Amino acid sequence: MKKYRVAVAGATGAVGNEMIKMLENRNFPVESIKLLASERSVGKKLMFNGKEVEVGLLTKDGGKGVDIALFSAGASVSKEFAPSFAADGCFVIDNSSAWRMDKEIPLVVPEVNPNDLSKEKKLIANPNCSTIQMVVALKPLHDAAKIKRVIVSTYQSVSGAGQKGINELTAQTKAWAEGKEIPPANKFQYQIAFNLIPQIDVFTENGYTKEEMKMTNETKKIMGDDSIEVSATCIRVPVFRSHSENVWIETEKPLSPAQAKELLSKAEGIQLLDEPESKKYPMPLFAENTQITYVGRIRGDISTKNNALTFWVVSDNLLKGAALNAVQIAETLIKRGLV
Ligand code: 25A
Ligand code: L14
Repeated sequence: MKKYRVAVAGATGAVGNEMIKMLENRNFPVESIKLLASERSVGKKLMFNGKEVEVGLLTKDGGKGVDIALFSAGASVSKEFAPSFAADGCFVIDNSSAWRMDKEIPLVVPEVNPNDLSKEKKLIANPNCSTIQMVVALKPLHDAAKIKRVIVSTYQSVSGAGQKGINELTAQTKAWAEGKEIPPANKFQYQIAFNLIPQIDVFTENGYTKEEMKMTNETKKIMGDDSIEVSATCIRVPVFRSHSENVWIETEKPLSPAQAKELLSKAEGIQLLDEPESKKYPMPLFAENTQITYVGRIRGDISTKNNALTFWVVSDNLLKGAALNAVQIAETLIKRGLV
């Protein structure tokens, strides 16, 4: 089997670390690996497949001699470095929001729109974490009954905000448990321990946050259907890993909860966990470190005669929401003979 020269940019971050583990875990055919980050991390040693690899500096010529680069160092870093990697002929799978809504750039969830990948489009965007797990669940329902409208509330873990987010919840919880003064908020707008914050990313003119508008815009692009209307409310919760979402959908054709369950139980990447009588439903605690999108609590909406269903979706935001989806895009490039 052909092997590939791989680079990870932002290798020392929360997502970068998971990217390295996913490449190992899924036996990605790696010929060589470059781990790149900012000056702060240069010289740091990370493990890959049992060997120590020294972290190098991310530079514009870093894509030379690389087949596939996975980027997760934020939008500004990606804007500065990803285009030169792609110009050197390297496929770049970028986890930031920098390129997602660019018309020329594919925004891909392999279970939903693998056909958007091509040989020519070297720069590929990995979608927003909350959007990925939602569209994995929406796709089979949309194919069967055409979704007209989605209303979603998210419960997003602190790891969405990277290593600094994880550190902040840890420090605040530890101080509380030790009876010490809780350290002030820094990464988040307010104390996140024992709290909920109804703001992720900045507010836009229409009153929605950028994170909420990502869910609206990216869903249309990934599903390839501009007619799907999405209203999202994104909430930060004091959970370390996995995002949870309550999703409400209205469909054009009737779709019973039983039909939805049948469709979701067969869908790629999904596990149906829906036996309320035996307390089986998805929860972030159990989704953590798994590569699955869990769906449960599927029921018909009793408040309307329209075709409407509501359900609960949970997935590990650092895996399917980021690192796993990026590696699956790379696997799809290989499967289709594009790289
Ligand atoms: O720019 P944006 O869009 O606002 O987003 C920036 C942040 O979003 C996170 C990521 O956090 C990033 O900091 N992020 C991006 N995509 C995400 C996603 N889909 C996402 N979070 C969740 N879901 P992170 O801390 O997890 O990862 C940061 C990684 O990016 C590298 N990096 C940053 N600037 C870089 C760069 N690499 C190259 N060139 C640059 N200019 C970063 O490397 C890390 O790999 P690092 O060396 O800067 O950080 C290594 C360690 O240092 C800690 N640290 C962070 N800030 C500080 C710090 N230590 C001391 N002082 C600090 N101020 C980090 O925790 C990390 O462990
Ligand atoms: O667009 O939870 O990938 O703060 C980066 C920040 C996803 C959410 C993105 C968070 C987001 C994330």
